[in-house]
Amino acid sequence: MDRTAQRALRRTGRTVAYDPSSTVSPLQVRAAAVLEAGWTGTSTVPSRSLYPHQWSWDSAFIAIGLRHISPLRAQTELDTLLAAQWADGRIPHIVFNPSVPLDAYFPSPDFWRSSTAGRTAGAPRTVQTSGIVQPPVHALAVWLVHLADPGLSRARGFLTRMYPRLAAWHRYLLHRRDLGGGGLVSVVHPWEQGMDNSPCWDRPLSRVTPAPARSFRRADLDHGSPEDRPTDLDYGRYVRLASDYRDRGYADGAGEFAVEDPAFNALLIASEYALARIAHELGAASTARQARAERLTAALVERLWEPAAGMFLCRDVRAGEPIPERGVSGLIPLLLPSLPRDLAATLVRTMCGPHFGLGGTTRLVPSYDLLGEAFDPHRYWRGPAWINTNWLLEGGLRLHGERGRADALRKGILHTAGASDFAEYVDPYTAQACGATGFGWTAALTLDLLHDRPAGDRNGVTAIKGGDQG
Ligand code: 9WN
Repeated sequence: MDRTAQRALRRTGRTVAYDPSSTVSPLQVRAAAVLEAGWTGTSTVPSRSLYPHQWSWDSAFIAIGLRHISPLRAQTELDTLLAAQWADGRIPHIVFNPSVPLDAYFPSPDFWRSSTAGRTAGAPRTVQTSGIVQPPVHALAVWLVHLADPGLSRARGFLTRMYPRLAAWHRYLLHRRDLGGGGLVSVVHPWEQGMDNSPCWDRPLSRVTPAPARSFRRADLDHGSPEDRPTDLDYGRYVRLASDYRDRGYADGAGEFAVEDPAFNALLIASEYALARIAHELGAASTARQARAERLTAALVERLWEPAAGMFLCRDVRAGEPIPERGVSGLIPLLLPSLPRDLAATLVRTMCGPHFGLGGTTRLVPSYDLLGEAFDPHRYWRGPAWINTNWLLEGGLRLHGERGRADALRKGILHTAGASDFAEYVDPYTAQACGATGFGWTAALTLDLLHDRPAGDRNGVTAIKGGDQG
């Protein structure tokens, strides 16, 4: 066992200190060391080289793992992120660290200009952020962090502080982002959905005129392999969408790109259940939230379920049609407790069939259809496997009674995380490491999977279902 890692775990360990006779495994020690290395004092970077600031959904996943070694630090992670919330309720996808040089990441604060361009939308004055959002995993993370040490959470007023912010965040999404008018939330940029370069975006993106290549300088190519990263043409389109949004003062409704995505909406529903649990814990009314989560599940099924594909598909709101591409996002609603049984069974069949290969040709669920024309086992979100999506699916399998498959997937995730040095993503066939190593959520979700919890409650999905709502 690596001594630096042992020291790192000792330093971080509020509840788990290294003890040679304890059940703490070498993998836990290594994972804790990754989170220690990424800790800035107030939050955790996804990767020191590629992503040197705080990212929204990364921080939620990181807090979920961090709670097992330091509930206090997990609370601080979420406190820092939510302190950068805009007055209109949005939680920005990046909170910039002012001590990191501007050219370390693009688009940098001088591109987003949050405190000026975002003034009408209520961007904070003292911290620089981006103006787009990422998937709403936050209420789920807050609830799980609370459960890790309810005494500490109550003593510090953690839920009391978080609840109004989370409620405002969900309000923003449900009121300002229902661009299709059917009750679901739309993303207005591929970066918002988190699976940036998925082939699901190709069709709606093809309508966007790219910003000229000379008008910006990519920083990602200094760290990642260019052949695995998005093309310059796609990057030009990302930049155009973001600068148009900025130039409209980050006002919602008029952009060229609007997509209803199954994973984004499923995570909102899971978080709405979590918010109901938080409200109940605080003695506030929670039945309306539980009912809303169920209504949203029905809307998700009605608008995005595609029987012929055996899964959910994205919907291009501007074109008014489904996007005929199978992305892993369309399997993620498996984490929903109220998903009709037959749909859950179909999703499991699809996940284990020729398009995703789980338990057959692939070790982990790939980000995109193995048989799809755009499939590439190494290119960003166009085929490789990510640990966060596999962690969500592992929980979904367990929730729907697929214990054998969930155990096998858990084993696959843990083996891959350790063998790849906590890679950002891997080849789904060979598990070869790609992107950054020592990646934040890979380490955090490894810690979460290593932590013992009752069967059926792997990622806290049953912890949000509950039957005792007030
Ligand atoms: C843009 C930080 C983020 C993740 C995303 C992932 C990647 C950024 C990029 O890195 O996106 O937000 O520069 O490619 O796709 O899911 O949150 O880890």
